[in-house]
Amino acid sequence: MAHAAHSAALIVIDVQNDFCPGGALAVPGGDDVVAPINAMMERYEAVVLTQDWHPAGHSSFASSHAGKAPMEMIDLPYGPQVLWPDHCVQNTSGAAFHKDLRLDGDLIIRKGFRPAVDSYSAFFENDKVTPTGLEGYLRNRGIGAVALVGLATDFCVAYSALDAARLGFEVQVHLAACRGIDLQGSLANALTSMKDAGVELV
Ligand code: VGL
Ligand code: ZN
Repeated sequence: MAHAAHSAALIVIDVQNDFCPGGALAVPGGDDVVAPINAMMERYEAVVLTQDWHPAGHSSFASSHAGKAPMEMIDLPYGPQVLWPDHCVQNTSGAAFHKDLRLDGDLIIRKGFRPAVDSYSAFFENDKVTPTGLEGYLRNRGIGAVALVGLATDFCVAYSALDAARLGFEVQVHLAACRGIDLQGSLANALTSMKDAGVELV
């Protein structure tokens, strides 16, 4: 049986309108993950949802940088950053969870709310040092294993999985309940990095 040794949490990454078809940063098939994720929620001791939650004018938005277009790269003080279309702006319908996603989980953790720093991972912002608090929450509840699902496989799901593995959690990514963006090979790279880090791809 999976995760027999540890109490396990399901971490549902960014199943928000802007990452679903019709949204500002739509992931192909993004809404396909909703039904399998809802069904998985029963099987875990804890369910955590993350919510990408940017202020208007966020530094990860191409529109915040003169002459830059979405999907171009930029160097920010903490390192290289992909520039995105404006998405998941706080209190907009794009930032809301998909209407069919079950919201009876235990914790909603918001990320990406600091104007100058993006946050793909549910554990650390993109500067790799600023914690979101999720590690402490999970350890405090005695959780040693996490299963990750949601959007996007090659960004927020992969960064979360790699951080969780580095922090010593037992990590699974359930690919049937994830969808990717796939920018210039990012999906294949993410799958390789996760495997190399000891993440179990289910
Ligand atoms: C995400 C790009 C920008 C994600 C969030 O949820 O994977 N990707 N913000
Ligand atoms: Zn974002």
